[in-house]
Amino acid sequence: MAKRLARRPVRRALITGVAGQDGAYLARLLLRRGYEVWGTTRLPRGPAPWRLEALGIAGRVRLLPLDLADAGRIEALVDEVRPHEVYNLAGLSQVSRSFAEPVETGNVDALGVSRLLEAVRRRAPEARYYQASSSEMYGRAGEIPQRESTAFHPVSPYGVAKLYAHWITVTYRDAYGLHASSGILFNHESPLRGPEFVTRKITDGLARIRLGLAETLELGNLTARRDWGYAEDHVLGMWMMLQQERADDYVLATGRAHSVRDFVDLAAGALGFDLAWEGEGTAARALDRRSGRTVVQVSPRLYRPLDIDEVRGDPGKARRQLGWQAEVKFETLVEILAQADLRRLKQAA
Ligand code: GDR
Repeated sequence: MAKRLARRPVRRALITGVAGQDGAYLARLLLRRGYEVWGTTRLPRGPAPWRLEALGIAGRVRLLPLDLADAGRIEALVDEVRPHEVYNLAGLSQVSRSFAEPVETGNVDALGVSRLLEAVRRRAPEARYYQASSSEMYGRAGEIPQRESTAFHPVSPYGVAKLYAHWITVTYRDAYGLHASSGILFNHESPLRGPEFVTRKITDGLARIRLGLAETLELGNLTARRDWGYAEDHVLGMWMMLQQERADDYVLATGRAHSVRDFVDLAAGALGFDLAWEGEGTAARALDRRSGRTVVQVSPRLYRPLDIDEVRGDPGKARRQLGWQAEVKFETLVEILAQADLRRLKQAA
């Protein structure tokens, strides 16, 4: 007699902001694990999001329109998907832009989270919920490295909005028993990162100079230090949080920090430059010893009204409780981004 194969019920995941770097990697991870993946974007019509195309999963993610600033649609959307897991990755993610658009940032990154959590509480209270919190919430925190117990002191409209979102997530967990976790993620990069962030701006810019497509790269504060990890590592940590029996908050970080200038030096080396630095602060610039040309220049207009000197996380709790750790080291990360940009620009030429 033929044995009937025991079928595991399909798990449905809802990812808000699926067109972003993390959304795309997370969608691929969940598809590989057999999930049915629904993803929201603010602009669902037109061609499939380029990151989903790049990962070869464009046809496999069910796209839905959602603007977290719009309260009306969210409950209907949660009703339609009936998710087992919700990953809230939507929002404005550029710190510098949040100074120019503080109200929109608060509406989406802070109040939008209340709208979504309220819909989950009312329509899918059994679902597990992930909130994309950020190391920007620490701002000028009093200790380095920063861990889950470190007091927050955000210094940007983005950081303030994210802090609201973090605490409302904790509040829904405590008040209503939602399985809601907050991942406090430090910077995480990849070839899918937008060029508005400093890592891709550097590798894209230097690769262009290498190929004769640009003259110089303009940057802001070179002394800022960040804990840069690889996005695919961090996205795995998000999923791991939701597989825990109990919801909780976790820092995901590498535990190492480097300056923007360190990043420039390594990327330049990977792309065949030999940099010599001159001057300090806004007068700093880097010449390529081989060509004698100025390759990097500092522009005061790229400085932020307030910036964080050093962000470095302690991933100890995630290592102990989730078994998570950042696999890709800084040097490898820079190499991955530099080579990906060089390849992409050569193909486009
Ligand atoms: P960040 O990332 O603000 O840390 O937030 P970003 O790459 O924008 O900046 C890192 C540091 O580099 C300095 N910098 C510049 N930054 C940009 N974007 N462009 C420049 O030309 C430049 N020159 C110097 C910045 O001043 C800053 O100190 C990222 C985002 O992904 C957030 O959404 C996320 O929450 C945090 O990481 C963790």
